[in-house]
Amino acid sequence: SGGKPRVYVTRRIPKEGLDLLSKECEVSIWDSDDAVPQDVLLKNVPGISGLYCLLSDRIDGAVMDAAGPSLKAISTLSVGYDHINLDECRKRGIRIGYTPGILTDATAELTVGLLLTTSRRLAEGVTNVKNGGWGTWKPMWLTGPGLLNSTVGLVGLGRIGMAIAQRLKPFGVKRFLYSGNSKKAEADSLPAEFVPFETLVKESGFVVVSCSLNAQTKGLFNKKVFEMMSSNAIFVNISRGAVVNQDDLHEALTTGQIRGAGLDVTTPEPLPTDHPLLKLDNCVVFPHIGSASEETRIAMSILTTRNLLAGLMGEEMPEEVQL
Ligand code: 8YV
Repeated sequence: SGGKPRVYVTRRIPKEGLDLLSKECEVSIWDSDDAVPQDVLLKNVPGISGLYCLLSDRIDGAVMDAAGPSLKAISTLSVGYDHINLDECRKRGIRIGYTPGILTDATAELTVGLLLTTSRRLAEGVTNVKNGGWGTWKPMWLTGPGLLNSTVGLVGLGRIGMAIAQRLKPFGVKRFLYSGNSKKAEADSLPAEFVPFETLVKESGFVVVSCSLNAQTKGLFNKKVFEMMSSNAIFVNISRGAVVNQDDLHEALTTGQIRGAGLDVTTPEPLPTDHPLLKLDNCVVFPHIGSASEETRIAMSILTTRNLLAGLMGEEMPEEVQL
């Protein structure tokens, strides 16, 4: 047509991001709150120049082949990009935009909420008030470990891990530990000690996972690791469900290897309502709402558009994955 570049959007997105995109591009959208079926995605991408996607989409070589050589840029409404096949992008020279930074504060805030919900048993408390379980005064009822004088272990001290630690510090945490590929200069400001992963899981009363999902971290939390943890430990995961072997976590929670778990991410998502983890009082599951502050989701939708537009113009993206 020689006109505006064609883009496909895989979900209903905030108006702010969509309006900005529609000014510059010819937009087709899967205008639904449900994920686009893979066959529908494949049918809609031929000839597009840009793809605006979400983490629940699977953007693999088949999608890129279906789009054809016109596809220049993929932009995801997320900081995580484990749903996009990077090798296939690299081979085809397709650039990828993502949304780091702007969701850090919202995600760290939610993590504090999830941690406290799990350790101080907030959801159990609300349920008990509603269902008549609030009986006579029992001093140790609904008690759990507090943050004061605790050791918090951060698996992945990136942007989000740092923001979580900064928020937890005023609660009186005694020691911060972190593990990962490398020592981080910014850790000294907490301070946080760089320790081997094994040391972290053994010594932490709170283990908080905010690393990215990759070949190294897939299934990282398994039976062996949960066995090393303290029986009083609270496990919190806000990264990706696949970092955890959920069967092993279920066993750890039912046999008392660990005290409790708070998960904002699971495999699959949504987690089926009959999933064994949902039967446990000491497991809190949130529906992947880490970045879900209103302002943040709107800002993410705009940044995702800006990344895509820059990619289509052959300009540097505001936030681009280094391939
Ligand atoms: C999602 C997330 O982006 O950014 C990520 O990697 O996991 C979330 O912020 C959000 O659920 C919208 O898709």
